[in-house]
Amino acid sequence: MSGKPRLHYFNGRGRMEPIRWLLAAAGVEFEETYVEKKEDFKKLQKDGSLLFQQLPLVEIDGMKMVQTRAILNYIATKHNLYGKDLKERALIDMYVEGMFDLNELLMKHGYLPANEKDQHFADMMDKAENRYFPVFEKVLKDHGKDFLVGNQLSRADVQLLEIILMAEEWKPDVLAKFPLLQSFKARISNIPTIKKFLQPGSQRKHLVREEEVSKVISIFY
Ligand code: GSN
Repeated sequence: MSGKPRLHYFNGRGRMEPIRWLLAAAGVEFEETYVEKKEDFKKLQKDGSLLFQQLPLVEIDGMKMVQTRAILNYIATKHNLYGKDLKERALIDMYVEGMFDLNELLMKHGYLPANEKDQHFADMMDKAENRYFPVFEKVLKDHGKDFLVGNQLSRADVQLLEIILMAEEWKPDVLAKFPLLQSFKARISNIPTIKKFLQPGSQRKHLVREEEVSKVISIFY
């Protein structure tokens, strides 16, 4: 038997946050080792832990896994959060890839220099409100079920809640035009494992603060 998964990343959201969310939703306890400075990152690179010399790294079931999507695919499959057949999985993949594209914009916003923020904000919110959220609102409307795919919780639901909450941090009324996403948010937030993860003191990370940006950048560049 392996112990708890161990996550290696900086003490912030970045690419590790969807992994934290998925483990938490699956009810899996995990431990974290924070990469605090460039030397910590270099040490992992030198000791051969990082297949492509990049983070995130997750030690899980005797493996040293890298590549965010590979890690999420493994956890989702292991914990039955990846649909019941090939077609459900294909739908989940499409939805989740769209969510990754929006997530990339949301994640990047906090790290941008002041003179790029306004333009990026407008683009990010235009995509959230006019490209991505309408799709998920329509999915819920068309099938009338509680979850995005197959009427059972999947990784797509978990990741959608994560990006809804991130988008609301930048624009609190971002769901104003999406009543079904509002009820989806309330419903998924109330699933016991997720509810627990949303409580203060959990391993969920906060939005990057201005004063943390240069520290994070200095680790990788
Ligand atoms: O999704 C993934 O895990 C990879 N396709 C990308 C991983 C990645 O870019 N990791 C960064 C740090 S996390 N934030 O972006 C990284 O390790 N950068 C250093 C480098 O040499 O690429």
